[in-house]
Amino acid sequence: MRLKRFLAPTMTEGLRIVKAELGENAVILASKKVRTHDGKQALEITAAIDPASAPLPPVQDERNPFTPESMVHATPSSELEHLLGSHGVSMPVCQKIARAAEALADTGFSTEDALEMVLGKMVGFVRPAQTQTIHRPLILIGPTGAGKTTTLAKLAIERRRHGHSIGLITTDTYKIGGAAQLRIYAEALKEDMFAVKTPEELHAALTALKDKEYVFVDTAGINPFEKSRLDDLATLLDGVEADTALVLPANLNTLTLNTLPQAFAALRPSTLIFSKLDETAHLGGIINAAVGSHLPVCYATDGQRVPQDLLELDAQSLSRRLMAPPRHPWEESA
Ligand SMILES: Nc1nc2c(ncn2[C@@H]2O[C@H](COP(=O)(O)OP(=O)(O)O)[C@@H](O)[C@H]2O)c(=O)[nH]1
Ligand SMILES: [Mg+2]
Repeated sequence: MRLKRFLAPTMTEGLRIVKAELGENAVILASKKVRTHDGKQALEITAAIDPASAPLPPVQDERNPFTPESMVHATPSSELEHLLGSHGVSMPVCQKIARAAEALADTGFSTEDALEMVLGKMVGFVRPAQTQTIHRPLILIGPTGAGKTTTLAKLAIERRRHGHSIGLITTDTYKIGGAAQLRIYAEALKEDMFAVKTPEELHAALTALKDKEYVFVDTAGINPFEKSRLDDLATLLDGVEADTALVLPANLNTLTLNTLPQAFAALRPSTLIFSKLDETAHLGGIINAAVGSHLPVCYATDGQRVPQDLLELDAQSLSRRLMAPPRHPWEESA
């Protein structure tokens, strides 16, 4: 890892200098406003280049970079690498994060701040307002029991609390009680709920709800090993102008979790939501899945309570959580 600081009058000029000096693969780790010795305002930009590491390939083009072998950690070369490894972060990602964070820590940042900066570069965190555009429906997809319906209810109630109008649709007519679960929330919110089976019914429901600011579409859980179920959902959603969030349980084993963004790629998820953060002490799976898929992350859920157990995930909160070694209450002495 080569780390260098640059002074530039503007960010545009700074980026030009960084690229000229460190090449196209340089990453900006931090920038802050400073005064130069002659009293002028300037930007101090900290940039880094790791000659050994090529950028991670996009998930659509490459096989998943996380193999069982990548989970076997050689002797960790630092405390941070050891900590990340204990969370189940795969070895290549672990080394990449640890090296970048340590280089920053060497320049005076705390390890937690350095980790936050590096995570901020490697994972695309988005603010909630950017995850859902007004009048553009949000479809929640994911494996069975991931927490789609519960998360959808949390998001809808959150929007309603902020004074927005909402609309609710479910395509989950597969599981017994699937539609009934959302109907309970719809009744509590005094909203109609549309249960739809065909593309025509879905379009009709979306048209009926076109004046609502935030429309949420729940779907049946999909086992991606059953290709026909994936194809059926793709057909149902075909042509629908919407954003799609893939809900992934954070407590799945990390190798399985890593395969899911690719398994669901045909449904074109635009963002990841991690559920059940409260049911695991290991955060490696979510780091691996977010880094490997290149999909932005916004929300996580950490409990069954609706609507309370919803949190915004960002580099700071994730870094804070990662800095604590995984703990299991049942292993702690009384
Ligand atoms: N502990 C925990 N349980 C959750 C969370 N989100 C959902 N659940 C529970 O997981 C189960 C499945 O949730 P559901 O929303 O029906 O999943 P779906 O099949 O994807 O729609 C229910 O018992 C939920 O209460 C979470 O963040 N933490
Ligand atoms: Mg459901």
